[in-house]
Amino acid sequence: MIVCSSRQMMRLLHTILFVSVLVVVYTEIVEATTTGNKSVEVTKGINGLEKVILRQTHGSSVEVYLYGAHVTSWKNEQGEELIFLSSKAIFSPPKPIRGGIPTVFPQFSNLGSLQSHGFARNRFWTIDNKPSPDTFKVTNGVFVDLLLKPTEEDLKIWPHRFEFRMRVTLTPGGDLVLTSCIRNTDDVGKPFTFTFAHHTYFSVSNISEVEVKGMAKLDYLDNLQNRTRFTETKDTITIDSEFDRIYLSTPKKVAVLDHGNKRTVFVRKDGLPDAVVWNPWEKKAKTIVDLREDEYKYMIAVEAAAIEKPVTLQPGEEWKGRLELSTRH
Ligand code: TA6
Repeated sequence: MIVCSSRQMMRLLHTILFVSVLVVVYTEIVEATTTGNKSVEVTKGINGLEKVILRQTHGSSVEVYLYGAHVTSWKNEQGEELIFLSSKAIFSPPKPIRGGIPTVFPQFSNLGSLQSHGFARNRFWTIDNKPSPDTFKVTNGVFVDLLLKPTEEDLKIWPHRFEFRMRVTLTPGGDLVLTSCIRNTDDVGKPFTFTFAHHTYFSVSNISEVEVKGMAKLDYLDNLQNRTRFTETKDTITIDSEFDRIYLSTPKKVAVLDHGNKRTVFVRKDGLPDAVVWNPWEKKAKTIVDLREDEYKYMIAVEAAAIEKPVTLQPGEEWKGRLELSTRH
């Protein structure tokens, strides 16, 4: 049996205490360095296209391609995918990626002479490592800043100089936030006007299980009826056929309820007064080459947008828009 004096006992306790503190500190350091490094990862995605992966320590993640500043994945802490990406999506310019969150700028749909939904979604953006401090507020979460400027080719089809900065953020709570800042950098004094949308495709259990809340009694333009203006009579929207409407001046918060998954995604938006709700349904889906025929059942597009009142920027002026997607109330 080992007999030792109280002094020896105290020394032993101190050593044990010291070693355990050392272990805790060491674990913390390892934890910080590894996850720190992994929180923002620039890597190659499909067809070698560059993408950025944002991770939060609790398991949520976001993937965004520099091609189109296109979010293609947003997963919650359980690793469940919340964004729909077509199984036939084409990751090859100039084709826009089908699904995820295409960035629609400077023209929504065919509301102008440019290609449908403008050109931002099929251009290569760059990572903006030196964002000017006053562009975006202090951000809570891991983020990446993306930048788009017009090429000489773009200036031939849309003769306006601009800087479009988008901050893609994954908050500690797993929310996805897209903050946009568009600046007119034209040095010959020309203003420009644009329409805009975050064309978000949400992944759903089945479209028959989905309700969209927040559009009650609002006016909308029906894209299936030459954008004729109507007023919504239903409290919540359910979809059982092709659906393509631009809801005007919606509340800042709307919700996408999926009863099949027992999940609600809240769409909060600033500077984006309108919301487009779209599902191609069966017949139209068959005409979309990069969408599997049955996949219309597993998606709904609810798009925060600025369409009814196009935004005009004088030289030096800037516009800001913010989209926050959250599964928390
Ligand atoms: O946002 C709805 C919409 O304008 C629909 O009319 C439909 O065309 C959809 O966008 C998809 O457009 P895309 O050009 O990506 O095929």
